[in-house]
Amino acid sequence: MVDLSNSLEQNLTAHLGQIGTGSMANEKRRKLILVNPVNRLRIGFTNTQGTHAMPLGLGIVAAVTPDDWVVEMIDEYFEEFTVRPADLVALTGFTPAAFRAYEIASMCREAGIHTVIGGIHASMCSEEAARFVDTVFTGEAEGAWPQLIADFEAGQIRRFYDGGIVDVASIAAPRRDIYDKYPYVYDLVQTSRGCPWGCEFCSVTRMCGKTYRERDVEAVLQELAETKRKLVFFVDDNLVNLKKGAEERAIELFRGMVNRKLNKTWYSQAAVNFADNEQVLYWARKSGCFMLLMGIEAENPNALKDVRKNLNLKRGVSSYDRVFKKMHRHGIGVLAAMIFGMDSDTREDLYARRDFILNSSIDTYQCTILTPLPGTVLFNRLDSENRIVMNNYPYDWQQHDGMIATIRTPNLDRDELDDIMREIWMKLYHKESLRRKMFRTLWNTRSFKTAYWTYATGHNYGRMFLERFIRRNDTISDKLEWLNEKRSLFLRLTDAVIWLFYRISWQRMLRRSIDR
Ligand code: B12
Ligand code: SF4
Repeated sequence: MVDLSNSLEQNLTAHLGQIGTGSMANEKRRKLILVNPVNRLRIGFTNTQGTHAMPLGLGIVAAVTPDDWVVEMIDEYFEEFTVRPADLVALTGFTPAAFRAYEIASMCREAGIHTVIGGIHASMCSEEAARFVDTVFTGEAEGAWPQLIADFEAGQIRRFYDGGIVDVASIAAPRRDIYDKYPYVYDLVQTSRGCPWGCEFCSVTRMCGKTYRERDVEAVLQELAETKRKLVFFVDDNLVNLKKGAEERAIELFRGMVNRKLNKTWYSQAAVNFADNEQVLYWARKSGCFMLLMGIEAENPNALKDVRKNLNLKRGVSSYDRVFKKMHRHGIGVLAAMIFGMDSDTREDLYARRDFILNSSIDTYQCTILTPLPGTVLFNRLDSENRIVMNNYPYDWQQHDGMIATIRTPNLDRDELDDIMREIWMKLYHKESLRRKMFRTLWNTRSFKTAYWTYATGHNYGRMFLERFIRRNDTISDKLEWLNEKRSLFLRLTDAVIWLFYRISWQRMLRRSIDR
């Protein structure tokens, strides 16, 4: 087992020596620094530019900040936060980054700067956050940030604010100029919020609400037209939801992108219903879609039942293949989100899931271990059953990213689950498996672009999931054929094809996107 005895206090003491001081008291315009903290236990997410996603929530905080404030954003994907003069430092953060957020807050507090934290983790663990941060903001920025700023200006800022879940008309477009200082590869755009499904492991229903809040298509198209990068990630949890009229709305959006000649290349997240309507698929591809992350989670109905993945249960696991084929006919690749370690999963079930992934026509995959994120039904259940093994919070939040076992299951203890997953990841993300998938994708979709993107995505995940096993100092080997292993004939023979792909597809796209 990994030794996780470090306490936050110990880590903070190490940092406090570096703190500078600063105040903007004499400046006329007040200064707000927004910070996107990054989990320091993992470098997989910071290792390649392709995984550096702009923090959309902070763009929205900036958008609802009064104009007479100077706003600057520090994204730790690109630079480490150091204390600098400011009136207010506001942090966001997913659960794995919460520990780092608290370190930053403590550094700022020590320097006399008022700190605020918002975002998903603070919303789920507000009492914990209040131990480390001056003000805790739960819910959506649009709902109460202007009030917080007004209170701060009046010298009456409170400990807690709740923005709640705002009306769809109040959803703000992010202030994108705050992203200009960093070379993000893609723009993030959100067309809707909320999901009624309530899968046991997911935070979205609680954080974003049970109803789909769909932004006006015209407003989204306008926002898209203003984005600078060619690549777009629509961060909706389900780009085509199950509400009446959702397919027509999607077609209107995609067709609008074509008619306005936005010329984007995009990917997004969806459920199996995305493939229900041929017109949706046709316009999606025509407007630049090349891949969709799909919540498949498991091929075994018992495992789906365990985590209340009711949509997939309703459709039946036998429908998966039909869905993949339909996507492929339109040249769209499937990035399957898969979960391992459900209550009913035995050792054999986990290997069966691996084999399903390898043998099905899934193009690429994100294979996480079931992880209890705070605020979810899963967290409450496993906590009450005393099954969360990594529970030295907030330090252990850094491990809650699906890439290490944090729980024991009825069939496997933590170490067994972790060992099996290591073996499974080694097979799934072996360069040879990824390359075989790539050729299959090329055959199924007849699209070089899709084949190369799904291949590159597999590589990124390989680096992330295997980081603990292939990390050397502060770099992660790009060669996903394993340590001391001889390169197979298959890899050597296909290297030339890959080189060609790289030259004509990925590199050109990256250059175009960054040069803008
Ligand atoms: C896009 C996305 C990503 C992107 C990251 C983009 C980025 N840089 O932010 C990528 C693909 C990299 C990613 C990765 C992961 N993700 Co993710 N991701 C999302 C997704 C789909 C959308 C996030 C988003 O942009 N939302 C839109 C913005 C506007 O919403 P927001 O950030 O919540 O901000 C609003 C409020 O929270 C608030 N707010 C936010 N920050 C602040 C700050 C202040 C000061 C204030 C006042 C308010 C405020 O106001 C904002 C506007 O209303 C969410 C699901 C969701 N619906 O939110 C999951 C989600 C955030 N991800 C999740 C997870 C688990 C992960 C991974 C661990 C998964 C994995 N193993 O791969 C990794 C971890 C990444 C890491 N670095 O550690 C979980 C997080 C749960 C948790 N407790 O942390 C979510 C909620 C999904 C889920 N199923 O539960 N993810
Ligand atoms: S996993 Fe997907 S379908 Fe399930 S609650 Fe979360 S967003 Fe909704």
